[in-house]
Amino acid sequence: MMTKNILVVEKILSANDRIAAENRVIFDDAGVQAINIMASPGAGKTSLIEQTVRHFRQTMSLAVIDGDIATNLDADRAEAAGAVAVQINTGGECHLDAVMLNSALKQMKLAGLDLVIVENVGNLVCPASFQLGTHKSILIASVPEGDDKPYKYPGMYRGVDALVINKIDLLPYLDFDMDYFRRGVEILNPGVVVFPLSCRTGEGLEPWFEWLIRSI
Ligand SMILES: Nc1nc2c(ncn2[C@@H]2O[C@H](COP(=O)(O)OP(=O)(O)OP(=O)(O)O)[C@@H](O)[C@H]2O)c(=O)[nH]1
Ligand SMILES: [Mg+2]
Repeated sequence: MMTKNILVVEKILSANDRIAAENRVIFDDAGVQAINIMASPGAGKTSLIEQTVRHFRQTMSLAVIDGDIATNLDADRAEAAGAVAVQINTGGECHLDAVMLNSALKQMKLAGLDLVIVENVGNLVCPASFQLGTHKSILIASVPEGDDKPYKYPGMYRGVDALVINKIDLLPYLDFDMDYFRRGVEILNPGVVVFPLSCRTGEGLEPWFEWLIRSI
């Protein structure tokens, strides 16, 4: 019984990876770069997307694909910031998968876009298991979540290309030990580029924008 369950999970994941590879081809054929932003609920995914869209909207053509269990709230925010926005409601699933992204891509006009930003469902476990076919994965940690999160959710920290530490404006009010946090990150993802910033005050956003423009 146990063995059967494991095989089913493996099958689902490899089917997902096949569609993820198809998504990558769709992006590449359209000449558009894509990033997948993951984080716990409320870490600031949509806030960082709003700041990023506002910063680049004069120089780039951007689209945002927002994954949520319910509502269009985040897509509305991305659109108000200046992006073309598409909402995917997962109907209860705690992550986006490659099939969901594939159906969103088929409804979009990708030609002419420079960057697609995917906001994954707020979760520190499931999104790490599902490749989407994007070119880069970004994790946002926010300081109110606590400094132990890399140790408790290692899978999420291991595979990402960049780590944003959001809400640094709150550091004076919280007992967040930055050295302890960063030691945990370094064990899991040595040398990963890290951007401490505040979407509220704007502090630290510039290095994130510079990295993004260089990396896409
Ligand atoms: N103090 C402070 N608050 C922030 C910062 N960034 C975001 N917030 C607030 O944190 C809350 C959640 O931000 P969102 O951007 O909606 O977070 P999210 O990760 O998109 O949330 P979900 O999509 O629901 O998972 C909002 O009330 C934001 O105003 C920050 O840098 N500092
Ligand atoms: Mg959001």
